[in-house]
Amino acid sequence: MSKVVLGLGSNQGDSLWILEHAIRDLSGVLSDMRISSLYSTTPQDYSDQDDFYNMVVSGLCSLSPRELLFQCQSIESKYGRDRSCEIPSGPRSLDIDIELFDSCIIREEGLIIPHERMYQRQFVLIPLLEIESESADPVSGRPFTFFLEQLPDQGIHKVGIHGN
Ligand code: PH2
Ligand code: MG
Ligand code: MG
Repeated sequence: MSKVVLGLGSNQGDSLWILEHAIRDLSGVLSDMRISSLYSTTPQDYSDQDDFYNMVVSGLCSLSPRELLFQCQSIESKYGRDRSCEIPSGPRSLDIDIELFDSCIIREEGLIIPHERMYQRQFVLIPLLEIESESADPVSGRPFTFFLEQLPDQGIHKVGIHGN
C-alpha cells in the first residue's frame, strides 16, 4: 500500500456538495482516509474568478500512480469537469491533484509528483499539515512547515470541519 496525499478544489457549481460527494467516492479508492478541514481560498495564478473551496485528504492506496490519476480524473468528470473547454488555472467544478505518492518522485508527461506548485500554495500546505503534520518533501527532505513559513498570506480561511 502507498501513502498518498490528494488536494481537492472547486469554485464552480455547488462546490460544497461536489466536494462532499467526491470525498465519498475517494473513500472507495483510499483506506484509512484522513480529511482536512474545508478552507475558503483566494484564487491563485488566475485572479478573475470566484474564491475556491479547498481541502486535502490522505490515505492508503493499492493503485499505481497512473491508475490513481485515472480514478481522480474519472471523479472530476463525474462532477462536470470538462478539460476541453477550460481556462488554464481558471474556474473548475472539481480538481483532484495528486500532491504526494509515498516518497516517489515522478516527472512524466501529465504526471508530476510531488505536485510542482504545492510548495507555493497555502491552500495545499495548510490543510496538508493539519492532517499530516510530520510530512516532508521527498525531493529536498525538508519538512513542509519549512515551505509554508516562506509564504506570504494568500487569503485562506478555515470554514469548517468535514461533516459539520
Ligand atoms: N487551483 C488552480 C488555480 N488556482 N487557487 C486556489 N485558491 N485554489 C485552487 O484549487 C486553485 C487555484 C488550478 O488548479
Ligand atoms: Mg489538477
Ligand atoms: Mg490544481
